[in-house]
Amino acid sequence: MLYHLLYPLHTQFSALNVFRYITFRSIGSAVTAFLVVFLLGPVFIRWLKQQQIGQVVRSDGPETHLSKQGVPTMGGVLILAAIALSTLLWADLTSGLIWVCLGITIFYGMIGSVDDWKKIKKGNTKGLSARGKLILQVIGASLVGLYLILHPVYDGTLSLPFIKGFQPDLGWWYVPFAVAVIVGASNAVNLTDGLDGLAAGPVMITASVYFIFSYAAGNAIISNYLQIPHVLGAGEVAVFCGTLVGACLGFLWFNAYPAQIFMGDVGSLSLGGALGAVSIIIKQEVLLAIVGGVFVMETISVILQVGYFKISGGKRIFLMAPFHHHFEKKGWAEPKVVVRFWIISIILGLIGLATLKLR
Ligand code: 57M
Repeated sequence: MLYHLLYPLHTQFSALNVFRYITFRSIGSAVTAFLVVFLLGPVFIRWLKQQQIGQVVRSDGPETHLSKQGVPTMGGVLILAAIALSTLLWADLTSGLIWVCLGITIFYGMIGSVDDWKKIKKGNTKGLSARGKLILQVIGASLVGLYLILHPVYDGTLSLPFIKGFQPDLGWWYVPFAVAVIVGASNAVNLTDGLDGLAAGPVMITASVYFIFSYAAGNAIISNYLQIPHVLGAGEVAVFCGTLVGACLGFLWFNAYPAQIFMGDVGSLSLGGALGAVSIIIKQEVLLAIVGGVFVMETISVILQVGYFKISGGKRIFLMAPFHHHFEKKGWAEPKVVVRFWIISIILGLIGLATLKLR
């Protein structure tokens, strides 16, 4: 909105010319999202406590988690409010890509809200059925895939990190591929969100890397120089990535150990869906498997654990899945597990950035 209101006045006030720059508006969107969460956090936490919207902790988890019973949850509502407000304020609202990002994020947030609400009202960790959740996620992601494949700027080609010149064209198969990326990313962040700050940190790091890639992909000269797909309008997605970074940074202020609030499925599903959608929109899909490697690692640990558990009649590969619980069971303190996963996430983010040059 600010872009539409203030930039046209740059002819009278030259300083307002700054609103044309994506970097300026991305920094503005990050700071705004941070301030919304940082300033409203205490009030929101108090309100959640008054409403008794507290976490129901599973009895079969690590013993250290039992003390987390009743911690206010659904903090993702505040994260989404910050993302939406900041996007509406700072992004160019004539960009259809911005509405796709915002739409999938809020839609997945609504799915998560229903899941969280059912758990809180029932007093258990059941929530929405896995099948119901998946169907809704596939519907949302399919709409994104269809929008893009029908969008004149897009085709079904896939760009691969480290490999230049080879862009396999999936054609219409790009739609189910896009669904797999968005739904996969959403559920991967959801699984990862099991320790204080463990999801928000890597989401912030991943969004920071995708801020850089979005800016580059939207710039014809830079994308050509770096030999990455040029995506018309992708620059605006950088502003959206700024809101993800700022909102997660603000949330970490309260979600850092010992957490005063959890984001809930409303937060984890929406943030994961947002990252998945951004990676599809700027045509850096496979890169997400590298930069979001912590989420991939957590998901693979669950697949291996559940699979082996079933075929071996109850044996385990890890002490407990997802992977973060394995280290807790080994006696690592929760903050140590979280910070070490952040370190891994930062290293993977740097490797992701390195693919810009290593081609
Ligand atoms: C999402 N939710 C956390 C919080 C957060 C198949 C199986 C691996 C599924 C998996 C599962 O249930 N995943 C659901 C993880 C939960 O966090 C809530 O959920 C939201 C995110 N979706 O925002 O509202 C608990 O995580 C802890 N937490 C924190 N700090 C945070 O900032 O400490 C969350 C955020 C919270 C709190 O304790 O209650 C979760 O873990 O449920 N299941 C599991 O992850 C379970 N693993 C398991 O069953 N492993 C078995 C299987 C694979 C064979 C095994 O390895 O033997 C573990 N999770 C829990 N208890 N809580 C272990 C059992």
